[in-house]
Amino acid sequence: MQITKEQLQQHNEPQLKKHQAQWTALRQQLEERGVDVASTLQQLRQFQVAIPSWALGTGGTRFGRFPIGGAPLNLEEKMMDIGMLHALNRSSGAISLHIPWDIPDNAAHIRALATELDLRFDAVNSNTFQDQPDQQRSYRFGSLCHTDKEVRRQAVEHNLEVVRYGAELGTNVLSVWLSDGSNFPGQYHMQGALQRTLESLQSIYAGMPDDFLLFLEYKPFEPAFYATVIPDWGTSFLLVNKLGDRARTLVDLGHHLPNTNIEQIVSTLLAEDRLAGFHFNDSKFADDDLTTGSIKPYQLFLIFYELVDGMRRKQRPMQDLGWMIDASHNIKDPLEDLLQSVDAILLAYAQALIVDTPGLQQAQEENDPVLAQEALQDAFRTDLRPLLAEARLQDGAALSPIHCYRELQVRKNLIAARGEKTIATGL
Ligand code: PSV
Ligand code: MN
Ligand code: MN
Repeated sequence: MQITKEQLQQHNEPQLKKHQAQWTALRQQLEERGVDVASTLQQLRQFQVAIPSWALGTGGTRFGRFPIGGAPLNLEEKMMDIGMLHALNRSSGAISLHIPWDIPDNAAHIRALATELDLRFDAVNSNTFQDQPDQQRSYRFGSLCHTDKEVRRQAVEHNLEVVRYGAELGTNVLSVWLSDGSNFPGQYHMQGALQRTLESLQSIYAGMPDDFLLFLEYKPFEPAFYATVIPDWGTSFLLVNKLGDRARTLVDLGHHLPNTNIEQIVSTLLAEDRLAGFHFNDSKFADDDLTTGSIKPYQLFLIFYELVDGMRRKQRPMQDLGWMIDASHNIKDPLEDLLQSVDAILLAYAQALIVDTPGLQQAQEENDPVLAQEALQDAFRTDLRPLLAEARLQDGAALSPIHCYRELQVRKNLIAARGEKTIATGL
């Protein structure tokens, strides 16, 4: 199912008057505060968030799964779904693949479809956290950290295969997340496991083309419950520093213990030029993979403020970093959930863009925490939804993507086309 320009216009038409009134009022307010409205709109329109190919179906938990039907059953269908999201918001023009869940066998055909849908390929992700049916050796006791060098060799080779697929699709980023870890004290030698992981990563790094980047995630626990080989940003940072300039630390928002100050981690990684980018989601307890911005929107804004400020200082464009959603949808329609996540990400970015930075810096210099808080919260508490709607309107997208999706009865049509009992590969 493709969404046409006419359908978008039909959705926008009845809302235009209300939108214009809200936008005019907000625009005036922003201009009075000295915000460069044209440049803010431009930056928002440029910003694109990649959608993972594994988050388009109804996910589950280890207790159960309640699919709602109409899930995409192959890579082409997944791309069509992302193309549809992109038509609705013009902000999700990239797709990230997890291999072997999605194997782009016919790269030329897949690339042509991507061009047709105005999508580009973001990072490719390897998978050594599951055993595949045709696999020779098991990852039960780890992959890159394994005591058996043949298991490590197999895992390195898999990563390099993923790099080859990525290169054929035109991306130059490999994302690595390892489930390697231990469930019990004493199960493995911690220094040995870390050293073997480093050596395996060095083999992957050495085998990548010269322009390829390696993004390395960290995660404190799950599925390993006692120790994870790369539990935190410090360990990832240590490893990427040893690997070389093209290795960076990837921050998945859900991969922190409760109350971790993620914005501070982001700030340090950025200062050290080791921030790869993000896997966006939200969480209450652990790696909950909930809709971005649904639990801690203020934290998301604070992270974006560090990003906006840090990238400005370095005079680097935001596009230099990787922006991707990594979520799972047990209850909601996955496509609606993704639209909500993209919207929350853009809202946090917009809020960060309108912060009175000179005012904040002055408060910081003068050790005035009250005015510093005012500067941040003034931006956070401004309702910028009409700004995002205006950016979408200028891009030919829907004023309200979720409502447009509902009006067009997308899920009903997908179920009619693909069936009730569909389960997509992925989380
Ligand atoms: C692991 O929790 C993770 O966040 C990693 O990014 C994986 O690649 C992804 O989920 C999918 O399993
Ligand atoms: Mn992730
Ligand atoms: Mn995760």
